[in-house]
Amino acid sequence: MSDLSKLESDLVSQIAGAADEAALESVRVSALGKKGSVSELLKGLGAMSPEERKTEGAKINALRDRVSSALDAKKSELKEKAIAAKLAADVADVTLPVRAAPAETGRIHPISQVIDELTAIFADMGFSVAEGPDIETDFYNFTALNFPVGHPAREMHDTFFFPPDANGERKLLRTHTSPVQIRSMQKQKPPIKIIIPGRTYRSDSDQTHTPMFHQVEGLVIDRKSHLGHLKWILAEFCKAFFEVDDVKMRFRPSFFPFTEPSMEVDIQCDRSGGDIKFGQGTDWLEILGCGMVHPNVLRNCGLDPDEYQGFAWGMGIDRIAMLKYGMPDLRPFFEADVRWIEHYGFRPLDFPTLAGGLST
Ligand code: 2NL
Repeated sequence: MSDLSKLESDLVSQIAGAADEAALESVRVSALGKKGSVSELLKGLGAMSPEERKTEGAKINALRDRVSSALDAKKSELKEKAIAAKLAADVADVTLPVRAAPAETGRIHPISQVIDELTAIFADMGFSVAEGPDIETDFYNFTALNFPVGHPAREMHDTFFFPPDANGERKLLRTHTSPVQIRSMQKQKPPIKIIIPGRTYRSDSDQTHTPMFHQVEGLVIDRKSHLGHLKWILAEFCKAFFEVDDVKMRFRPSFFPFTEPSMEVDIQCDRSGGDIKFGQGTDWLEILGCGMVHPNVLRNCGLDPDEYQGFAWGMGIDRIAMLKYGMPDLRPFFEADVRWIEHYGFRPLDFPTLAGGLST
């Protein structure tokens, strides 16, 4: 076998045996690279006679062309093999179930659910939602609301105070959402019809009290607003919220510095079974406090009590959530235990509406 034939058959078998593109590339360099075996042969042509160069040159060039096409053919073969191997390894199992998105696995906290529910109910009666800061001044939390300076009611609220600032002013965490109503009355001329759901703070902790809790207050101010309107609003609210056709209410006299007269409201319920049922039975359950806004409070907000009057009420959101959804302990509301929220939480896409159902 001539040297050229031997070289060619060696190269062809090396090309055929290359396991991957890297191996093939080193065969190419060893043959056609600058110092490759075929390139060296071509360099040798210069030393030959013109006759010899003609015949040998043709043979070597033909050899180079055949090796080059063999390399190209093997290269595409290896590429196709690599793609086929990748496709075989990367199979998608289309029978696997789709993993639920956060919108399905997440849960709405019962407090958020109840706030959405009562907002839907009061919005339907023409109320808008007002909000304000959690950190308040003594004026907005107490003085404007007719708490006399040094009055024991200020202590009864178990207020969280901040250290006094440079001016000696002691800020506090609001003990009720009423400061928001004061700000609304200062800003806006009557008629006013607002509800204020929000966080409130008192230093108190047991099965039904947490240092941070939620309140919703309502305020109506106009020229002739009276207790008859208040009774209707509260009855409509209770029926819609507890999802019953009728509910009896009982108004008992009470005292708040910011209302006169002041009342506490009980609703009819039945505790004879293990749980509470509303709209039936002979038991009573206190659910809110209310009254006509005290003339001093109107005056403190720049409203003339001879021109305007109104009523207000306040209730605990956590408490009505516990009652409606049968949750016995308030503390887990704020413990961020995923097992609790999975049990008591609500599905994110079932937003409560009056037409579509509040809690179904
Ligand atoms: C309760 C009682 C109540 C109010 C809150 C209020 C606000 C203003 C003026 C007059 Cl700015 N009143 N709010 C009135 C009566 C009762 O809450 O037991 N809450 C849990």
